[in-house]
Amino acid sequence: MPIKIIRSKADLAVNGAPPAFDKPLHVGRPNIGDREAFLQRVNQILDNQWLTNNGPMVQEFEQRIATHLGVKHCVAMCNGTIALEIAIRALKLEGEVIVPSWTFVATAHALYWQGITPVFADIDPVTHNLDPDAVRRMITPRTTGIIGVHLWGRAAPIDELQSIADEHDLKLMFDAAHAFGSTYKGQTIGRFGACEVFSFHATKSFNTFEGGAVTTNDDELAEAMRLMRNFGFHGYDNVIHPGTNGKMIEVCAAMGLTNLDTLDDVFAVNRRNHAEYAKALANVPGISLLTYNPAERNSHHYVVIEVSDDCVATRDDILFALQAENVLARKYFWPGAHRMKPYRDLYPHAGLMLNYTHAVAEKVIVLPTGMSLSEHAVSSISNIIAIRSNSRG
Ligand code: T4K
Repeated sequence: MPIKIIRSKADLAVNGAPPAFDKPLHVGRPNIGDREAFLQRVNQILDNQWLTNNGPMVQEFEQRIATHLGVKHCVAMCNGTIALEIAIRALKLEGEVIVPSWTFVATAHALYWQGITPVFADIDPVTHNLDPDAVRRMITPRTTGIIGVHLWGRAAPIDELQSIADEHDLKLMFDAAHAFGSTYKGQTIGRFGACEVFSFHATKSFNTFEGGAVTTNDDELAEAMRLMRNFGFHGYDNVIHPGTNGKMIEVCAAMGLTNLDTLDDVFAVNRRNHAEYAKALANVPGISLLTYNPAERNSHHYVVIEVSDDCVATRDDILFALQAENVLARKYFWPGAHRMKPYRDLYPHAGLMLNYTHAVAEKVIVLPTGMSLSEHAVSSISNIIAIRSNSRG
């Protein structure tokens, strides 16, 4: 609950008033399902004395996720980044792979860590997803693949990217870290491209503490990834593939199974919060809230606003004012992966091809949502934005 009413600039913490919230409000506050059900599962794990290595909880989790997403295989992993790396290896990507810079840096890191050069393509400034024309411009003889990212859970332009991949004989996979439960043209994300990679990190709408998965309809690819995530073991003592340790542990699967049961409640609260933000910010000059297509399913987990160039205050002024009130909003994914040191060193001039990425990176603020955020809090956060965005300095 907010602890003060903000009527004017003088009531803001940046101007010396006490903060609106006595405890920090986080963007990535985990959604936690039925504790009793989770603890029962943990007891079962302890009774089984089977803690990891493809245990019964992980197997049940994989089956339930595959059914939930309507896809043949779900290969559960220890986190989304390792899942990306294993998918990249299993697809035999090499040379250069085209990715957006406007994503969490793990998308680029997963490639780089596998000795592959991430080549950044620009985005559509409206959807924040890869622009297919920009992808075409970045193809070279060394390109072997494209990784589309379903940013904010809004599907990348899947059909267009698939056409480009087919035309140029490239592999296409998706970073679906934000898109658990999202749809594209009415079909659940998880089945597109050669494979799709999810993150079930604590900060995601659906979490397994840490965790991730690759989903695919390709039997051979699924088999290769299962081998790779367990050192390449095929039965005892027989290693038939180079591999790593990408296994999900039983307690993470238990968390996932528990959270899956209440996922609809999480989505409903997120939808409610998003609608409240939309109502409260509708007439605030210079502020626009990213919307979700009502014809598609989305977790509404990311509440993203853009501060336009003609807003009286800057994006950073507003962010600073929110943080002073204990609202720990973020500017994900500023400044863009290409401006982070490893990739800045690699491509000092990448920005020349990334105009929209730059523009979007300077505008965005991501606001708190999730099960722990009340409607009062949403209205108070919106009020802070409305008042701060209307004043200079
Ligand atoms: N691809 C994309 C597009 C991604 O967004 C991600 C991850 C990945 C790939 C890689 O998947 P993983 O390997 O992570 O499974 C966070 C998450 O760590 C990361 O998973 C996520 N994307 C990214 C968008 O956000 P940070 O560095 O911003 O996390 P941090 O520690 O600042 O936490 C965010 C907020 O959440 C803070 O306000 C604190 C709060 N929080 C965090 C945790 C862990 C809590 O309230 N409770 C918690 O338990 O990266």
